[in-house]
Amino acid sequence: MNKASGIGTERNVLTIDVNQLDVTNVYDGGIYITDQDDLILKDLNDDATAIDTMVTKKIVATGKLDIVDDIRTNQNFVLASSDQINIESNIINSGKEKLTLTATNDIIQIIDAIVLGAGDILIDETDNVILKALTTFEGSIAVNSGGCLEAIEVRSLNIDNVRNVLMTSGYK
Ligand SMILES: [Ca+2]
Ligand SMILES: [Ca+2]
Repeated sequence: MNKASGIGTERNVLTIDVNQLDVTNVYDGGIYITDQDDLILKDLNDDATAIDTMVTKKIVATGKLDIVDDIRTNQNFVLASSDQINIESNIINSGKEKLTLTATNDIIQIIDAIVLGAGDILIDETDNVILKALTTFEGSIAVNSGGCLEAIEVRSLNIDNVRNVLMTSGYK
């Protein structure tokens, strides 16, 4: 999808039913997309990113959400799945806005992928969370897991506030 004036609105979400999605060149408005089942965020136009935009966005998959190519953003960004999110490529938020990942089942980040943001990062999950590399420059990181929580490298580079990484697990 390539559209300068936005795709969907907060009130009028565009519902799609596709297997793979690539969004580029959205400068205005926002991106509000809900897919009806599984969705793969993938680079389809050879610009090395699956999502590259300058606007607020929310992408929801009713099924599983796979991120297989990089996501670049500088605004509020929500990725949500009613199933599982697999982070197989980088998510980079260059702005100071919030990056939110939320899923009903697991959120799994594979070893090579980084999640990096200047602003806050929220991972909210009712089941298991496996994180490999999560970094914020100035914001806070909150990870809420209803199940197992496994994290290898979660860093906040904000030296003024050393307590701004909060991780909770519901594992019993
Ligand atoms: Ca789909
Ligand atoms: Ca692309």
